Amino acid sequence: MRTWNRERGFSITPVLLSLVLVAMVVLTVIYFRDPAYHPPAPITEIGKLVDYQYDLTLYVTATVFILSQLGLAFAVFRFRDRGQRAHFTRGNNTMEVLWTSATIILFLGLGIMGRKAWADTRFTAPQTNAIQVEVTANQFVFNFRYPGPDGKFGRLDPKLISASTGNPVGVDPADPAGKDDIVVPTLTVPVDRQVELLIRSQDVIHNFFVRELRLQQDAVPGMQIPLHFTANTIGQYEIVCTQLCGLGHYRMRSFLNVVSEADYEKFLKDQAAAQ
Ligand SMILES: [Cu+2]
Repeated sequence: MRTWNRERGFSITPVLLSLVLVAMVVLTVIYFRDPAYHPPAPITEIGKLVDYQYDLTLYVTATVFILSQLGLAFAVFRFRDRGQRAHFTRGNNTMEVLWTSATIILFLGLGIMGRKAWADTRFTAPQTNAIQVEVTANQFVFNFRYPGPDGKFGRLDPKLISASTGNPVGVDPADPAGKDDIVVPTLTVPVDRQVELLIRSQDVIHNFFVRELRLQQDAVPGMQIPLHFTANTIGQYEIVCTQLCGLGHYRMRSFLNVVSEADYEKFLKDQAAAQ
């Protein structure tokens, strides 16, 4: 009495499905290993920690992904309909507890291991000789303000913001501390010196992101968010806004120039003369 045989599907379906699963795993591994999709080399010590943590997370999750997908392919193939009677199961509490705890331990463990790479740029105080640069984002440009020779930023007044008259951040001319402030559209910093950024926004939420620094920080209206880094490689790197901040978001970018100490001094002198 094998009347239910007529209900059987094509045996080719589970075979094909398991093959597709295996192919998907192989393609995913090939794409992830392709250097074209890897980030450029980091230019900070913290960047190396971030990369280490990223790789570790990727290896752990890749192992789980590969094993679970291959396991699924095996189950689809092995338990395909061959006319046998299917059994109902209510699950296995021991297994449920096991894989839920394993996931918790894995994710909490990775989070705890990665805390140093994240917290070092945010929760540790900057060095006393760190160079301070104020970063002001608005739709759709970045402006960078240096305090000038007096080392003090002048007072800002939102009413004085006027990009067309050369005062994009609204420096108050009545404040003597602001007289020597330098405001430029690109960020220039000396190599191997710590820089503390003070990140602000004039309108909506923007973001300051430099791949090579492995730093990404939102610029939030009403807040001044500090972030410090020490770049160890001379070069030019792209700064991009990674928050969808409006119609001109796609062109909101600037450059980070990491230069020698002598070139940095020259930059400051040239800018001071130009302002
Ligand atoms: Cu933006």
